[in-house]
Amino acid sequence: MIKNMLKSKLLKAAAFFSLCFLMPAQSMAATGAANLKSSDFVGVSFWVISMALVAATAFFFLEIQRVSPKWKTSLTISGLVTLVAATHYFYMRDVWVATGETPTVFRYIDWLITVPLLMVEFFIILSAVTKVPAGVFWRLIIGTLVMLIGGYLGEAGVISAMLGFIVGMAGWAYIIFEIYGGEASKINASSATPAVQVAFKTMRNIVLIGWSIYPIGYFLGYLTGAPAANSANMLNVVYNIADVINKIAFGVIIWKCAVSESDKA
Ligand SMILES: *C/C=C(C)/C=C/C=C(C)/C=C/C1=C(C)CCCC1(C)C
Repeated sequence: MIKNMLKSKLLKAAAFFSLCFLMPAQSMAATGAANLKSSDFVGVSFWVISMALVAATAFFFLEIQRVSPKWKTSLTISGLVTLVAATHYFYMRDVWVATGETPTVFRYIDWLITVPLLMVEFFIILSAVTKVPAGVFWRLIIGTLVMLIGGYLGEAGVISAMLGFIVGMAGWAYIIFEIYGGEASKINASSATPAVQVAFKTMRNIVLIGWSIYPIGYFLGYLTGAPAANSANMLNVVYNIADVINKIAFGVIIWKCAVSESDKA
């Protein structure tokens, strides 16, 4: 009893602490706030989404205390994904509002941390109910790295935008193969509980459909031959919308699975 009370106090303290950590990052980036114009819909989208990410972080961390122990890690990771993204959004919106330029470096640093964390979630929700070989984990990580490094080199102009697109698509295709036809999908079909199977299938649909928004953004941003300013608007607003689905909605799916599995026990 006392132990449980202490535990929930600790969790609340952890959630509070992480929000305190977000505040300075936010005010540091607030220099751009003065310049936000109501006509700058891309800038407004950066603002709205950074706040939604903060709220999602608080939610996931506070809900940790509600689920059974083996589900806590999944919710922690969901909260870390939105925490890392929120922090990067403060900086990205500042770059955008102040300069009107695409914050490519911050975007890819964010992805480099959050996308592997999302891949880890597949591994963890399966591991919560069955034994999963480490090879599954490494293949998902390798696919992720190929996808992101290809995309970055293309966006930064180190290689041609087209070549970066092709390399990025190849990495993504490899991930899709692993979760639809590879070992991860077989483990899910043969040994996961019904709630995990539902979560796994919804999560992989997000990786197929939700993630497809990013290459569409890349295409509209670099490969249509449209004027640079229009392309930058499209690129950033499309990436921003994609992040709401793939970071917040993805976390909510895991939360739902964790809650229903915990209530059952
Ligand atoms: C939270 C951020 C997420 C889930 C970001 C995901 C990013 C992608 C799925 C990016 C994919 C790309 C391609 C498939 C090809 C073109 C280059 C990329 C990197 C935009």
